[in-house]
Amino acid sequence: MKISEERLLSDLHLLKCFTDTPGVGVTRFSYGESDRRARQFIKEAAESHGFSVRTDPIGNMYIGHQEMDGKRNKIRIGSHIDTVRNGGWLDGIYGIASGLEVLRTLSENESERVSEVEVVIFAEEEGSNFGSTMTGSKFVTGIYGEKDLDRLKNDDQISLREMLMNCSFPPYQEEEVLWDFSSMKAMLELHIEQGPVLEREGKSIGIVDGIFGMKTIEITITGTGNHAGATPMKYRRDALATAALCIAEVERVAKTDPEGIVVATVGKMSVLPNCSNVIPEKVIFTVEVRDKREERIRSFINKIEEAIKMISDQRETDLEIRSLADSRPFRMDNRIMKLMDRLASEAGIHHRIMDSGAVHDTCIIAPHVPSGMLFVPSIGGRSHVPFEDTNADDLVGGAQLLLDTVLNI
Ligand code: HGY
Ligand code: MN
Ligand code: MN
Ligand code: MN
Repeated sequence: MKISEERLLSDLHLLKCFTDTPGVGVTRFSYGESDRRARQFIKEAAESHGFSVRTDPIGNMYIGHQEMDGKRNKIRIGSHIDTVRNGGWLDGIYGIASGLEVLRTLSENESERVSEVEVVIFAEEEGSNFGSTMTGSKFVTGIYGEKDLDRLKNDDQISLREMLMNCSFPPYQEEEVLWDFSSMKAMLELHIEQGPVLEREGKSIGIVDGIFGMKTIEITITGTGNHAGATPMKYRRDALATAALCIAEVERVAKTDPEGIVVATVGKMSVLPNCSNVIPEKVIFTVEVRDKREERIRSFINKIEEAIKMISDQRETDLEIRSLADSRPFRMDNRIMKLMDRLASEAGIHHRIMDSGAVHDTCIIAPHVPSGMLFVPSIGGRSHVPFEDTNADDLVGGAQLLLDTVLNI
């Protein structure tokens, strides 16, 4: 049974047009206009093949066979269609387009498996709105609940609850959101690697073993805004100068970490009032830490919070630290990994087992149901940037292996 490579590639090239920043990568935040248009495209493509599409109160979208309800042994193929700002054309949506292609191919070949497979678009995986990654999957597993609808707010203080109402999604009811994992056999995700390993080793497929955990904290440093010319240096409480020392310390600790923590990143910062002739009053920035070992993440966060407190105290600025998001590291199911390994070998595909420094919704689902993830190479090892790309053969090969995995699981 073969997927249609033309259909898959054509869908991917059409879907990348749903962006707020044409010509500068793909920007498609959950609950925004580009997200709505991409969902509409996917819905029409699915319904034209007789599949039904429903959306839960959080905006997770489900595509499956009419007789899906009440089915036991569900295999869910999940990923996301939201992106970072000026991101790439494949991150997340490649797994959704491939899942749709698997459904269509099963249906065209009258495979009885078609009534067991459901494609799931998880909402707000990137956390671009609220700073909290994998939000949709955290709701279906009960990590998040009703209280988070008001807690999660974007930079304009619009809450998740308001965004959901604006999208006219169904009103929040816990039972409509929480998954019944007893009806599931497996969770699968196909994704671009977003790193350099597969390309460097000339491999076409990565079979994911451990997905890293992550923790994101938000740091607010408050000093005293003042005139940049009339205020002598010794009278200043410069919030940005303090933040710069803190950020340098985060990088120094990460680079000299004796056990080699994988990554610590300061990716988002706002400076107030952000004028060249005003001493910065307030700086808000995020620190995101990831590793395969949960205790390493915790001890690193403790270490840098200590350091930041010391720097801020020495410089007499005020400090507030708040946790934005976290997720535990988790390993994929051994039996699924072995099946993927066997199928890739039988297909003569150069592949390897590997970890994922990127987080994925499958990491949130994996503690509840056997889960597996496949990677395809990223050209130049780059992602979350307009340059993000994967060659067509690898895109097609990944989707074909996903179909073969579904048929043999
Ligand atoms: O940040 C990540 O790893 C994912 O792309 N949300
Ligand atoms: Mn991403
Ligand atoms: Mn992704
Ligand atoms: Mn993901």
